[in-house]
Amino acid sequence: MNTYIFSLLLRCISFITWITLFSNSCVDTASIGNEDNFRLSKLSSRSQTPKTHEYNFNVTIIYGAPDGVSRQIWTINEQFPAPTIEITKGDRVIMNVYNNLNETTTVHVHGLFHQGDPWNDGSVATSQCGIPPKSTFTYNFTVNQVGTYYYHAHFPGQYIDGIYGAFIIHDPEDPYLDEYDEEYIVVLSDWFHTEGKILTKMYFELHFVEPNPNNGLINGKNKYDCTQLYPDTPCNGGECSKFTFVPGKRYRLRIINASTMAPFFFSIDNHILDVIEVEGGYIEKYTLTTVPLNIGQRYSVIVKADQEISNYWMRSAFDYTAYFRNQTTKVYNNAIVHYEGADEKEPTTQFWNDSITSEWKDLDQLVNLKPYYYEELPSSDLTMLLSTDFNMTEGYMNGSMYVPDYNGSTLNKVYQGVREFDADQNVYTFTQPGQVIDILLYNLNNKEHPFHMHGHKFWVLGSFNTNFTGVIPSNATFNLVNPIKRDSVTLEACGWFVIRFVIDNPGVWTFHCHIEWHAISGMVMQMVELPDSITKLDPPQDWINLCDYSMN
Ligand SMILES: [Cu+2]
Repeated sequence: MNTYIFSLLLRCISFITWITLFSNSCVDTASIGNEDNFRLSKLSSRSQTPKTHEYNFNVTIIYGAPDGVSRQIWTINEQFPAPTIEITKGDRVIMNVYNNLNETTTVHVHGLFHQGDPWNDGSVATSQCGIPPKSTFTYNFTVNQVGTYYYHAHFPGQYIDGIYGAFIIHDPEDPYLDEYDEEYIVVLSDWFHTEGKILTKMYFELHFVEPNPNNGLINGKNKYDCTQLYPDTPCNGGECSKFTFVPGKRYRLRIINASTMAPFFFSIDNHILDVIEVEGGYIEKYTLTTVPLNIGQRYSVIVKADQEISNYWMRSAFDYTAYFRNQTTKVYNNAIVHYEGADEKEPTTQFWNDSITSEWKDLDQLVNLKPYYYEELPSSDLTMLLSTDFNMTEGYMNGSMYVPDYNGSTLNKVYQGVREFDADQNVYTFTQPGQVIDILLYNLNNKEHPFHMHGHKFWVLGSFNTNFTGVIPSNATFNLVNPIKRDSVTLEACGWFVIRFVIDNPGVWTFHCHIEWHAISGMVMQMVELPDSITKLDPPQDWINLCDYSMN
């Protein structure tokens, strides 16, 4: 695009942002980044009786200023980020979701399998019809997984504006339970001053590139330099989240990247991090200073409050090769680690030397991350060769753009006996229980894509930043001995990866890029897994009834 048109479009965006902000004369009442929402109760005992946790969620729009810049935020219970769900393995969750929006919505817990209850996955058009405006739907399920997860709206575009929160499952058998004293959640996200609907409209109608975030947040808060905005724009400069450390204590931080666009480099000045969990799976302690997290990825780290009593920056740095290249003021995405007993001054600490790397990559899951428990890797029965591509506002899986069918869902259709789907549904059907599938996904596009699979974790066998030419190169090395398992992995620019998983979970599961604008553009496929077993499971009538609204 020539520079003149580019700068014209930038001006246009700034102007629309200004109009959006200036026209906002409402009062900010959203509860933002309340510290209590991110402080967890560490398990006090290894023996737990299963409990039921019932949550009443009101999905509603309200004014708030996460970084000091006032705007409408899409929230659950007027809280941003959304209320933390904190349970223990074996517990039941009842989520009564009242939809106070003027459009349908759904709630998806990122990383849960929903074995035996696939209608609880919360993916619109895939596992359910949307929850109609001004009505309630109840998700009700037992959780037999452990670890760090999050939940978010799974209706296109809605979580850009704030519908996301942590979902934490304590584990009575946690092998590291005695190695930390306290737990905090750290939710990283990118943030826009323009609402998602406007950004998405501009993205499609002007054939513009994906929007650059205006800021990044840690637990829903950050500062912003108000002088970057048009004069008189409502902006109070914001404040940073604060994590209070008691000297000598050990903290487990459960870090979640809930972004829509941006990967982050996470670090705390002067503090070493021991990674112990990758997306619900324990690993042997891996010590480092900086953890890269792409969208949808989660890690737990143990950090010791073993430094001088003072204040330190916690950092969630953007990849500056991709973001804010043209901006004179860099955006710093920081929180404060405050040692009890220290003054309240801002930290003056410095980045670790290696904190900014020149190129974004997943934490080295192939060599350095080793599962805590050994698991035999089954051999593969079938390798699926899939490509993905992206062009302006068109996303492809194997050459086909996914188009959601909001009048039904693929899971509803399976119950109605449908087994053949239109080409634009990007459906792949698996009918053999226990079959071991390798997906070799190769990227025809020169951007990285963080891929997430619903209903499963997969072993990551190999990830490469070279072109895939149709045959596996003879010098490609794979990790076939106790590789790690996860549910979110980066497909490198013009690169490829191989992941392995077992067909053992009846349901309809998406496999998609987690950059929101890429998913909306069609970079999504649906896996119909064991359809004959699906129909033996009894879905609740309320779930079936949701489609009555969509059909009208
Ligand atoms: Cu993508």
